[in-house]
Amino acid sequence: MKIGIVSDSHGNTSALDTMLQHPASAEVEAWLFAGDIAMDAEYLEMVTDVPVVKVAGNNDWPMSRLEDTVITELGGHRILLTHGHLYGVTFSTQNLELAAREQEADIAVYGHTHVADLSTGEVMILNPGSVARPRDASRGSFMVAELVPDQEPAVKLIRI
Ligand SMILES: [Mn+2]
Repeated sequence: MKIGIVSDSHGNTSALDTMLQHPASAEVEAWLFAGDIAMDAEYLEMVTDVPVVKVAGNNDWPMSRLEDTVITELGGHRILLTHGHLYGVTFSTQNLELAAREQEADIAVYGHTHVADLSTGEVMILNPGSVARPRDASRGSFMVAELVPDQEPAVKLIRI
């Protein structure tokens, strides 16, 4: 199955609209929203007809009732989804990787840095960057990952 990964829209729902208009988004069977801000995940739920798995970001505290970290199983993979600020991702993804291993997750998804990241290993670590306020390029980004059981996911970083 194909999943979409998006983070850090920070209230810019028109960036989410642009993302959804991308042809790759039409094939997405579930979205992961890595936080900042929770209302945007609700917007995504409203305008798409696929499930949205979501977590709170640091800018969602204390209003949101969302969890900080969620474990979800999709396409034969076990995914840890979190915003990342509680794992110190600005400095290193080491704590995030440890948390994923503890939860027996083979994929860890985070946001917060507004910089896209993809690293492979025992745990695949993914950051889709920010769809609205990128710090690594002028255009916002999101990811589409194809999940097949027992295979390393094929991940595309897409600029809007
Ligand atoms: Mn953040």
